[in-house]
Amino acid sequence: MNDLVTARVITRFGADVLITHANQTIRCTPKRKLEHIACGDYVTWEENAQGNATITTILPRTNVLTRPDFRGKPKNIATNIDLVIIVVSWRPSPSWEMLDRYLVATELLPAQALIVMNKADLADEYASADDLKCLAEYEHIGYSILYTQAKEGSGIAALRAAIGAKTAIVVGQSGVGKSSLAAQLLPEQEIRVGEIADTGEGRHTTTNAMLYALPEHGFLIDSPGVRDFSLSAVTREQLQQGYSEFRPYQFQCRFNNCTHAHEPHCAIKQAVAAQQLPPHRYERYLNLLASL
Ligand SMILES: Nc1nc2c(ncn2[C@@H]2O[C@H](COP(=O)(O)OP(=O)(O)OP(=O)(O)O)[C@@H](O)[C@H]2O)c(=O)[nH]1
Ligand SMILES: [Mg+2]
Ligand SMILES: [Zn+2]
Repeated sequence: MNDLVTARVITRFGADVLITHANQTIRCTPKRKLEHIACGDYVTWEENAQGNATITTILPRTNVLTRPDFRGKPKNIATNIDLVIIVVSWRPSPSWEMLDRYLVATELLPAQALIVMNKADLADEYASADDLKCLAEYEHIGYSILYTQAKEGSGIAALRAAIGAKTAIVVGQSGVGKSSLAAQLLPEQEIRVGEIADTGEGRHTTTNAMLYALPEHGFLIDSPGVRDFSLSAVTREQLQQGYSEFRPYQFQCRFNNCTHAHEPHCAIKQAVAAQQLPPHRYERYLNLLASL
């Protein structure tokens, strides 16, 4: 029997799990009570006499990114994430509501957020003036936006630099180019990329979250594209925490339980009226608030 050693979960593989340890990929069977093991977990494992390996424990997680399954129960996507790279493109066209929900989820993890506008080559053809305004709002409130063309490989050096030694996950709609970006960052790996339909919709090419060790340092998790991303059971307070641009106005509303919707003397509404806070983001906040 070997000593206990730590490794990191690459992906689930049926009932088994692939882990990476000292540049090797090892297939393991988790102990039955560890069924909720997820991509990104740090684990201890041991090799058995028969040549197979068992995962014995999951080390404490710094965070877990989840999404509700079809019953609304939170399902783990990946764990121990430092940076959430939310990928959007001009085709499929961006859903700003979805981007907002991803940003809220990222703020609540907590983790750093990076917006990547991929397929920059399609902007002239597909980006509307309104879309460009919506995109600019994110920069105004302090989010970083990186412009890439995964097909050409442009913007990749900046993306690699932004990841550094972190554990990053690419998330977003199907077909925006998450796996294409992963393939550029990991030229040695065979990563499957899919076509988009004539309607612009992606085809759900990636089916499982998969962790890759980046050549120099850091980890990248490629995740399956979604049609929609909804938040797993958040409270109103959590939703407000998820809006980073609201923070400077905290405690300035008349009512300390202000929803920033209809109350008088609301610092957020005043800031929107004074053009200190971006209007499209605020309108979508009201929609998201109403949907809780
Ligand atoms: N025009 C253009 N097409 C791109 C660019 N990057 C990726 N694509 C194309 O977009 C399509 C979808 O790319 P994928 O990388 O499979 O997208 P994905 O986000 O991983 O999709 P899912 O795995 O379904 O979530 C492919 O046909 C890519 O070639 C780009 O910069 N410009
Ligand atoms: Mg993919
Ligand atoms: Zn308020």
